[in-house]
Amino acid sequence: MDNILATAISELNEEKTIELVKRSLDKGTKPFQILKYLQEGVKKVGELFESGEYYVGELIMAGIIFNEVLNLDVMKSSVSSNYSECIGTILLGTIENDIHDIGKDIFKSMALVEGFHVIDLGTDVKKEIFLKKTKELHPDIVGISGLITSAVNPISELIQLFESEGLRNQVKIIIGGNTMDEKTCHSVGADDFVHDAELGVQKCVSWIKQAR
Ligand code: B12
Repeated sequence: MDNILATAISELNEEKTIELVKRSLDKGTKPFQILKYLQEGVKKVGELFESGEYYVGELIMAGIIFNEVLNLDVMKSSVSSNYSECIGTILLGTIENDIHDIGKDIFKSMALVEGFHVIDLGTDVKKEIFLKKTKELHPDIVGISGLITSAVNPISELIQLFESEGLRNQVKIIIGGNTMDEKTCHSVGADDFVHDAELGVQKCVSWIKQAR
């Protein structure tokens, strides 16, 4: 990996990761770029797990370090000072039965940096909650994360619920996570899918622009 911040998080070096984030922000590196480096490092952790070099403990540790960075005051203030007006609202959550949240949180941070208002429902979110919050909060976009194969059915059922409640035309729906592909996207009835948070944010921005 080229970047030292990505390497620090992939090596689970908490102190160095935090130090590098603070230093990079001081030097004027954009929060969006920092998130991209962190994403690169976390992806590497996933690969090391799959190749048997890392175990579950290491995965959990990577998640903890990542969240610590997001919760740094300096990171939070850089994210919020980056925009002056809200460009649109995204209702976001990881679908029921699924507790993976690192990718969802990366997307959330990048969307915040881009000027979206993001309502994060968390993980293992029941379809009924997505529906209730959509009715209450009228988001422009619903973002659904799903990393395990058994996330696909609940996503499909959720989108059917949106249809039957007459809400489907009022929101764009984007799904994210490595399980998602073109075929799944089509079969569940989402508007688009991504494996990459940055691309996801770009798609959301273009939907907002089209709607205006
Ligand atoms: C980390 C991890 C965990 C951690 C999760 C920690 C956390 N806080 O999230 C822990 C250890 C808890 C875990 C648990 C389990 N895991 Co797991 N896990 C992973 C792992 C290694 C990495 C996932 C990750 O964080 N990747 C890094 C992020 C940055 O990538 P990402 O999630 O794809 O997100 C990016 C994009 O997809 C996108 N994105 C993601 N969400 C969204 C949403 C929107 C709206 C948008 C626009 C974009 C977007 O943006 C992100 C950044 O670019 C993957 C393997 C892998 N390589 O993917 C397995 C993996 C997902 N896990 C798997 C499994 C099976 C499990 C368990 C069932 C294991 C078990 N037997 O108990 C449990 C799940 C329990 C449950 N009910 O959910 C399988 C799923 C297989 C499948 N097809 O069903 C995988 C693929 C591993 C494998 N090969 O077997 N896991």
